[in-house]
Amino acid sequence: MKTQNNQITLSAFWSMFLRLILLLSVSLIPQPTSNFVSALGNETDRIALLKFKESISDDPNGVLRSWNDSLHFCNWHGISCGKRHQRITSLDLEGRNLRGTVSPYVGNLTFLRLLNLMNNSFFGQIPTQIGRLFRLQHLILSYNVFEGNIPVNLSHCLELEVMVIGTNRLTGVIPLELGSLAKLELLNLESNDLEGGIPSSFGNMSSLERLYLPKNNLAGTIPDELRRLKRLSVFAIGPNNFSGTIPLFLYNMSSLTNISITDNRFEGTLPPNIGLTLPNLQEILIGGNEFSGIIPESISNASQLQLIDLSDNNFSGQVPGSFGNLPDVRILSLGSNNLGSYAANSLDFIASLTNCSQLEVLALSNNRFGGVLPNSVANFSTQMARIYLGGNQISGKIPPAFENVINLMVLAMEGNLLTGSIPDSLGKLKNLQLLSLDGNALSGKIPTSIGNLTNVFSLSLSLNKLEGSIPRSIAE
Ligand SMILES: *[C@@H]1O[C@H](CO)[C@@H](O)[C@H](O)[C@H]1NC(C)=O
Ligand SMILES: *[C@@H]1O[C@H](CO)[C@@H](O)[C@H](O)[C@H]1NC(C)=O
Ligand SMILES: *[C@@H]1O[C@H](CO)[C@@H](O)[C@H](O)[C@H]1NC(C)=O
Ligand SMILES: *[C@@H]1O[C@H](CO)[C@@H](O)[C@H](O)[C@H]1NC(C)=O
Ligand SMILES: *[C@@H]1O[C@H](CO)[C@@H](O)[C@H](O)[C@H]1NC(C)=O
Ligand SMILES: *[C@@H]1O[C@H](CO)[C@@H](O)[C@H](O)[C@H]1NC(C)=O
Ligand SMILES: *[C@@H]1O[C@H](CO)[C@@H](O)[C@H](O)[C@H]1NC(C)=O
Ligand SMILES: *[C@@H]1O[C@H](CO)[C@@H](O)[C@H](O)[C@H]1NC(C)=O
Ligand SMILES: *[C@@H]1O[C@H](CO)[C@@H](O)[C@H](O)[C@H]1NC(C)=O
Ligand SMILES: *[C@@H]1O[C@H](CO)[C@@H](O)[C@H](O)[C@H]1NC(C)=O
Ligand SMILES: *[C@@H]1O[C@H](CO)[C@@H](O)[C@H](O)[C@H]1NC(C)=O
Ligand SMILES: *[C@H]1O[C@@H](CO)[C@H](O)[C@@H](O)[C@@H]1NC(C)=O
Repeated sequence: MKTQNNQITLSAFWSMFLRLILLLSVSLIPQPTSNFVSALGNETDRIALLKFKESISDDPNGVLRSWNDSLHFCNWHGISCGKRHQRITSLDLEGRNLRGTVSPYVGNLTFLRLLNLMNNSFFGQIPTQIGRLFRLQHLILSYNVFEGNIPVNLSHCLELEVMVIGTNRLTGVIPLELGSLAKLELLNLESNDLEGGIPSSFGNMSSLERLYLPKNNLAGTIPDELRRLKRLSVFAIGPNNFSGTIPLFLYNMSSLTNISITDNRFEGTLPPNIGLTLPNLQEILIGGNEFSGIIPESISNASQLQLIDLSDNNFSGQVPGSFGNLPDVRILSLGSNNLGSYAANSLDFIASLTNCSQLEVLALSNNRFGGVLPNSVANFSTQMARIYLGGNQISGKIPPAFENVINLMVLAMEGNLLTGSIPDSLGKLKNLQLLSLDGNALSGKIPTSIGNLTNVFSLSLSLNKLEGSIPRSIAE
């Protein structure tokens, strides 16, 4: 038995040995391409990367030094491959200080799902060949100096979910063909030199959730076709040169969380039920347009609002007291409108704002507010940092209770009808950096406590009936 066992073991050993020899000899024979691929990877991918490297003229951090044949390209810096095929699925060189053009060979990386070259100094055109990357899901080229048009062929990348090519120098119109990107969720073209309008074909981007087009030269009206974007949550198109009225469907799109159309030439009124039809709003930035009419009370039914900018428009009437129902509001900017009608009760809404425990900025300057400031300013949020009330007809005394708004950095009340003396207590606002009270009817001595405001860099008290001088401690 024993001998037999040994013989079996021995023959098993010999067969293993022979197989090993065979394997070794096979691996010494010149390899056909398919085996070469497993050693160096797909030759097309490797060549494309080497061409990509060739068109980069400056790599101060040497991030592409690893792109050499001592390593499989799947291990090169910024490259990821699929496990099964060893084909490149991701080329990510964000923020690597690279300067150069993008080689058209990039279009041969047909397994690519992510291309991220954000925040480098790539210049020249975005290669049309990217349109061949039919598996591409994320295209991120923002913060470079790409110029020329947006390649129409990008519309062939039907798997695209994210296209971020903002902050470049792209010109021309937005290709209407992009409308065929049915899976696109995020499109960011901001801060370029694009002209023309929003293509009506964008109504076909049925997955679109976030659209950013600010800081271009775009014009025209908002196309009605956008009503089909049922998932849109961020609509950011200002500053630009858009005009016309906001189509009613947009006020009816309950998916919207952030609207930013600042600095365009939109006109019209806000619908009375805006806060009911847009219940999920967090941000409504419509300043710098030509809106008119009243501010609808219902705006405060959008209870998640944090940022409200209605400034530089032509809104009129009373400011609704309902703003106080917004627990999260941080910025309320209503400056440069026609609000208030100089009525004595025009500042009544201020009392309600003391419920807004997150309020940091209250901007009401250059309107038609009249009457006196209520003492309830004492109950403003301790977050409150900036209060702008200049250019109205606010009368009466400066409430000494401002001293309780302990984190105040800016208190601007110039150009009103304030009387009485400057309260001593203002000297307790240690963080105050700007205090402007010029152009009122203030009288009496400038309190010495003002000398304690050592962080103040702007103090304007002129054009009043004040006596004394600005304390030396802050005069220079
Ligand atoms: C390498 O990739 C190219 C492009 O996808 C393909 O045509 C070619 O067949 C691949 N080569 C091998 C050996 O897999
Ligand atoms: C090739 O890449 C390896 C790995 O990063 C690196 O150590 C080596 O210095 C590179 N060779 C050259 C010639 O740059
Ligand atoms: C770009 O990268 C630099 C470092 O290279 C970094 O300081 C800067 O914040 C980045 N900018 C953006 C917009 O990501
Ligand atoms: C761009 O797309 C067109 C078809 O619309 C095609 O004929 C052309 O070859 C594509 N260009 C590149 C560089 O892939
Ligand atoms: C939107 O897509 C449909 C097909 O789904 C197409 O017939 C239509 O032309 C497209 N609309 C625009 C404006 O491109
Ligand atoms: C905006 O468009 C109007 C015409 O509709 C034009 O007169 C004006 O120059 C444009 N403004 C800018 C900044 O492009
Ligand atoms: C607003 O939505 C309601 C219900 O979803 C619909 O009945 C109404 O027609 C819409 N109005 C506009 C102007 O889109
Ligand atoms: C929407 O607005 C809110 C409030 O300002 C902000 O915190 C949030 O980041 C914005 N969302 C997007 C996607 O920009
Ligand atoms: C809207 O808010 C007001 C208070 O400002 C409240 O009385 C009213 O019930 C709210 N409406 C809805 C539908 O929530
Ligand atoms: C602003 O609104 C007032 C009415 O409140 C109107 O008389 C005036 O013409 C409007 N101005 C502009 C520039 O629209
Ligand atoms: C200035 O502040 C000091 C301590 O911070 C305090 O003792 C003094 O009374 C203050 N002066 C005035 C005039 O308020
Ligand atoms: C793919 O890229 C083009 C340039 O866009 C080249 O002309 C081709 O030769 C290249 N093809 C391969 C297989 O590398």
